[in-house]
Amino acid sequence: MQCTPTSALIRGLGAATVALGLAACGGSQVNPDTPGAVSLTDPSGDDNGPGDYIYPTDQVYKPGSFDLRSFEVIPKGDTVEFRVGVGSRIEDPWGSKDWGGNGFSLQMAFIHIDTDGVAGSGVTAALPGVNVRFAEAQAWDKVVIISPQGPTRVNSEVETKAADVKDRVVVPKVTRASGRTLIAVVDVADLGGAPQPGWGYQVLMQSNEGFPAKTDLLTRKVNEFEGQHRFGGGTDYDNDPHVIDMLAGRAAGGDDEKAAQHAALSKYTRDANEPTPADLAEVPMIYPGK
Ligand SMILES: [Ca+2]
Ligand SMILES: [Ca+2]
Ligand SMILES: [Ca+2]
Repeated sequence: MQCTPTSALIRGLGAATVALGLAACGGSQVNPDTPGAVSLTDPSGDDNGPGDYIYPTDQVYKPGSFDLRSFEVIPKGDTVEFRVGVGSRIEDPWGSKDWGGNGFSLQMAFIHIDTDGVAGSGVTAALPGVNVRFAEAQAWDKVVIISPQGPTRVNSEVETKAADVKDRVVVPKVTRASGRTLIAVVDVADLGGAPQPGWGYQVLMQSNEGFPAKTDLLTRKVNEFEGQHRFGGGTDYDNDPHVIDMLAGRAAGGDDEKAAQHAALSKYTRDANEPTPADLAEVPMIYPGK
């Protein structure tokens, strides 16, 4: 089987064939028929941050729940659909309808986007609570929040915890889950324009925390030891990346991509109890169209 499906195959057999080909080969491929469309895969089994993070012990955190497997950007006229696939069926154990939520409970993803590709333009600090940063040359311009929390709650968190970047935060008009996929629909206008082939992306996998610390934007903490609702394998401070999985490299695939993720997320200052930005791990922006 070829690792790069031909466009004839894409047109002849449909998107499912493309996805199948990508899943078998790993890495990335942009559908050549839609400018700005993105379809990336991520390996299974790297839902452990720098390599040794452990899920919380409560049984709702089923294996694979935070294992990023796929990421798609699908332009559709005046809107854009973002799809984030994970490694287990997405459930709603905490009854999100009771708190104005979106039909799921556990997962959350921050999709940081570099829309201008200009060094120094944008923001290098990730959203509060994930404890990572971006390189100056890959600063992000927009971030899409896929959260099970309703828009009122998300907007209020952004207002109090990320006010300095709130104009760059995009809360989707629709957020839902289907099978193993989180789906968010965003207005093109909110992104500052339709997705372009040169845009860069980084999907940070997190877990929705309804009772976050006052500096954390709905993120669940990683501590030294796992607990009922805490990830383990990090530190009890906010120097370790609170990132369970992420994109690590275009077309690297399999073990190479895992190694790249583990290396990037391991580079933080473990003994910095009050970390400065330089103490935090730097995560890469991925440019599928370049
Ligand atoms: Ca993964
Ligand atoms: Ca921590
Ligand atoms: Ca990964």
